Amino acid sequence: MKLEELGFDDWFQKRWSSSRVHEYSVARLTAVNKDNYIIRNEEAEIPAEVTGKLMYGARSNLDLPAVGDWVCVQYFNENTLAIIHEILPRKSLLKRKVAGKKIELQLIASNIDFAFIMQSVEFDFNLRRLERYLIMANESHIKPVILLSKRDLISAEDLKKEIRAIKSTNPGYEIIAFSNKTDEGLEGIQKLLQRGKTYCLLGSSGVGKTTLINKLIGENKYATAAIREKDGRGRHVSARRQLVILNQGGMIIDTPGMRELGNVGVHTGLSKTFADIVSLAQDCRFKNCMHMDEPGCAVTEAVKKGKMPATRYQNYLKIRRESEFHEMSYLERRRRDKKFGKIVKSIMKDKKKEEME
Ligand SMILES: Nc1nc2c(ncn2[C@@H]2O[C@H](COP(=O)(O)OP(=O)(O)OP(=O)(O)O)[C@@H](O)[C@H]2O)c(=O)[nH]1
Ligand SMILES: [Mg+2]
Ligand SMILES: [Zn+2]
Repeated sequence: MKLEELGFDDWFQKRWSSSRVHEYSVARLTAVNKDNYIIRNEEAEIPAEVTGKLMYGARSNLDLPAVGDWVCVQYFNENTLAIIHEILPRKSLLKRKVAGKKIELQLIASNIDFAFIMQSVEFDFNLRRLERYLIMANESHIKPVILLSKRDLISAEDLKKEIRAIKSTNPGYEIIAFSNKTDEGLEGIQKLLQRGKTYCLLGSSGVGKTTLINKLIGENKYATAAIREKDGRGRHVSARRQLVILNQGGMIIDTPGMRELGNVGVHTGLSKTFADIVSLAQDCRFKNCMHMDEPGCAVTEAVKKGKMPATRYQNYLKIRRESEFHEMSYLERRRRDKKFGKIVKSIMKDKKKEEME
């Protein structure tokens, strides 16, 4: 398999050529395990570890490998072990705040072209959560596609309502409703898959991400699980992020379901996802209007007149507040950690812990 088929293009070639270490090879990182990494080159998948320099020189999680990264490696033991020396610059990166109170970033995947944001039509449909995922993808200029799963579980009429709800508030995105059970809509997804492009599946536990991957590869290779009857939710079956190479071309990254999606420092993502608010804001009386209770605010005016759904406006304010707060706390914590030299220790702890979320 050629590197181009794994997504290596001119953009990476340029970065690779200007990298200092030409005695090394280049490969793509396909999985992050508890104790090691897996990389893929032209021939095979190979277990890998990072150099001490990379590990201990890391200033935050951002400096450590993520699934999808292009890395500079050296092979040992007749190509059965690889050592990762460097990470090539990332074209895009999906990241969030780790679940819970802690302010730390978690890298979900890198060098993604399309984000498949999946919600189950039946237990999981939620516009406010959808907006969080859209922000995360838009922040890094990744093209979002909205996948509505388990289409077999609701009526055509209810499905139409959900699609209309998305389109009226978040227009312009491609939406595909499908079912892993009846195969309806799968063709639409297949058609989106292009050679050399990388897709990332995102969404709550139990919506059918892994089942979709099994469908696309045509075998039940990866574990899926029945949902709990009580609340219709999944049980966090997939424990790790991994990149799967599809026969028909393209690569798809499976991720474990997320309980919460905290956005941190998402300036671009917010204004792209809430372009309607940005556009209204041009008519606010004050240039630096925060759209809270300033006089002459065109945004709150639109909400009052019913031209902007109050729920959407409130979600915007909520995520903006959260994102700013998280960003400040994150920078503050980084400053303190640096002072006390605690960074490496906290990264190692996070890496172990994040597998559990
Ligand atoms: N009715 C119906 N059930 C589905 C469909 N797709 C998946 N399921 C079922 O939903 C359950 C959860 O599917 P998974 O693929 O494990 O979900 P997941 O999104 O990978 O979940 P995590 O790995 O926990 O994030 C399984 O029992 C699947 O058989 C579908 O289109 N329709
Ligand atoms: Mg799964
Ligand atoms: Zn305003």
